[in-house]
Amino acid sequence: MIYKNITIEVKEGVAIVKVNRPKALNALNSETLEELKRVPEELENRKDVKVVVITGEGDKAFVAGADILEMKDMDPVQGMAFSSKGHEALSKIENMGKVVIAAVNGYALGGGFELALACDIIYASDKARFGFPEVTLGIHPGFGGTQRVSKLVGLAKAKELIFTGKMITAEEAFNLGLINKVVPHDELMEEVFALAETIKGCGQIAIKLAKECVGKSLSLSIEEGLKLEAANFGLCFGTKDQKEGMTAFVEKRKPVFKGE
Ligand code: DAK
Repeated sequence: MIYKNITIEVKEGVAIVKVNRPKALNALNSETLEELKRVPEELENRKDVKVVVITGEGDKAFVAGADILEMKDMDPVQGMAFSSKGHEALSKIENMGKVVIAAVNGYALGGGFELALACDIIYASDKARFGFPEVTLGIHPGFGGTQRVSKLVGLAKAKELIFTGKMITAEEAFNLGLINKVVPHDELMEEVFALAETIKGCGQIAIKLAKECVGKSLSLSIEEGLKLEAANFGLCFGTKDQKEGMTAFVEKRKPVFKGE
């Protein structure tokens, strides 16, 4: 597929997706959101892609938010359409059947923070900054931030972040439990590839099924969640990967999973 504001490079089973509008600090305009929506559709069924990494082009920003220049003159109907486009793109990323890692290489603000939160795991450079500056612009987070953050950090911290618009460091985001790891800026991609390598060596169908269970755990009752877990656990036993994983354990060798 041809993209204007996104690049995709596939290397040894890892797709590196870069938001590529460095002059606007990779801000998300409608066109980019439309392209971001197509990325999971393209990568979902590619056998040669096991893990997806999302990052930003350049040295300064992951994504500095939704595009303010584009939003400036929107009316309510256009605002809602824009927000829906964002929800659709981020939901597709969140619900991909592959692990998606956000490699946050700089500013992750507003819609950029929300994009990172739609990923499964967030690794950040020690130079990264996170925040929801929307209220300083007279709007509020619109790509799921008001819903996802409180589930991660509780209402008090979510309200403080959203009502003040203040930026926090990667270290602070880590301490709040919003991100998985902070690494020296120059080692970010190396650390992300090491993480991807570990994930790549595991059973990909099991990961996909587990991702569904964990993803739905916040919205299902415990009874519903356990039913889903039991069903997906059962499905693992219909895969060649389960046979291979357990046979390899018994034979004291490394398993070779084929994602079948
Ligand atoms: N949109 C468009 N352009 C942006 C941008 C953005 N979000 N962020 C930066 N840029 C552009 C700047 O305008 C500048 O362009 P030129 O002037 O060079 O043409 C270029 O990127 C470099 O930025 P700066 O010169 O400002 O760089 P600094 O290092 O001085 O500052 C900064 C970096 C990240 C602190 C600063 O650029 C900044 O504060 N940027 C804005 C960050 C922000 O407020 N992000 C949140 C955007 S609002 C909703 C749907 C969606 C959303 C909400 C509601 N519904 C419809 C309900 C989501 C909203 C957002 O994400």
